[in-house]
Amino acid sequence: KPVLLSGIQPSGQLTLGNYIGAIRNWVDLQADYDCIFLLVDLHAITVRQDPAVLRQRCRDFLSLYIACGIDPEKNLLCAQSHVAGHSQLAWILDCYTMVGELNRMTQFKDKSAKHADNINAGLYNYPVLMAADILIYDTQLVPVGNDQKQHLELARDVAQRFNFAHKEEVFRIPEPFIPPVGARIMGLQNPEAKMSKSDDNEGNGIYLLDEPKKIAKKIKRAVTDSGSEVRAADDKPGVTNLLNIMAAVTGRSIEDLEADYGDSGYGRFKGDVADAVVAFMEPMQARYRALQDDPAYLDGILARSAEQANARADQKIRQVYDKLGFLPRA
Ligand code: AQP
Repeated sequence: KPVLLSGIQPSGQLTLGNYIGAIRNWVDLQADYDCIFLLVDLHAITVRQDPAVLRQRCRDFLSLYIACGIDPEKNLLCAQSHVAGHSQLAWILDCYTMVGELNRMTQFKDKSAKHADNINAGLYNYPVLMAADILIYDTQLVPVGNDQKQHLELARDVAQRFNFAHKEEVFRIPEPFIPPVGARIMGLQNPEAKMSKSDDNEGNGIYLLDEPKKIAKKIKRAVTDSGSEVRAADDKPGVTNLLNIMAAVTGRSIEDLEADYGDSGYGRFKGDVADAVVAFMEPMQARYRALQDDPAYLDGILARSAEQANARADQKIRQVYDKLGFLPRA
């Protein structure tokens, strides 16, 4: 099976946007690909994190992945920090990445503006660590949203540069994978910008661990547009977003929903969107809670995944070190 790798930074609580844009697709992909889903904790510390919060969040992510339908027996569910090879390879790749390339990364510019008090070298090197995550497993496919396209391009360039320098295909060149379904979910209060887990405005996002009552309240308070017609259109970003959300959690098409709600006014529509989201969340959250009661089970998954991932990563590190002319390790 082709290797597919994806990860989410534990830099905030997972949102419904993360589910619809990423996790839901992973659930479908696990049958056809050798999947590695990373909790990218090393990436998360490019922004200051509270250690206790980070630890709990990583546990939450793992439980939520499983609660959403990721099978821990079929996939590797790994903490990035549990596999030493990621950091080891990142250093090597640093030496094959040009400063000029990193200077062009738009995410670095955006994040430096957002975290002006902590523009650390990790933030700058973020794409190199991401390249290491990908290349260390001979990953073929990387599901990428728009924000990560430039980083994947860099990973490809660095891999090609290394291969060329050492006259061998040490690294497989990864391809971007555009999932067949993946509406971009926007903020409830500001539907012009995406719903994101590190948003300071609580009411803008639906978090996978929000209580049902809170979810309903947030949806009822969501910004809608002028007029009263329930229809997906460029001049109706708020309503379009709610339609996308409802379509994703119910499996119904936008056309079908428009036909059903077109003239019924925003009130009934929002009430039904809230019910649909809650109906999706409740069983998922029940599975999450059951997993929280079994920490040994979660630790077992992490340990098993880390063991397998380390074995694969270590093989690649040995190959790379050999190519570089480092003395062989016993
Ligand atoms: N709103 C969204 N709609 C659809 N897909 C989304 N994804 C994220 N937000 C949406 C997908 O989730 C995966 C992880 O992306 P991310 O880590 O960039 O998530 P984020 O919530 O957008 O994170 P932030 O707030 O930008 O914070 P940082 O960068 O600090 O973690 C990706 O597959 C993404 O497409």
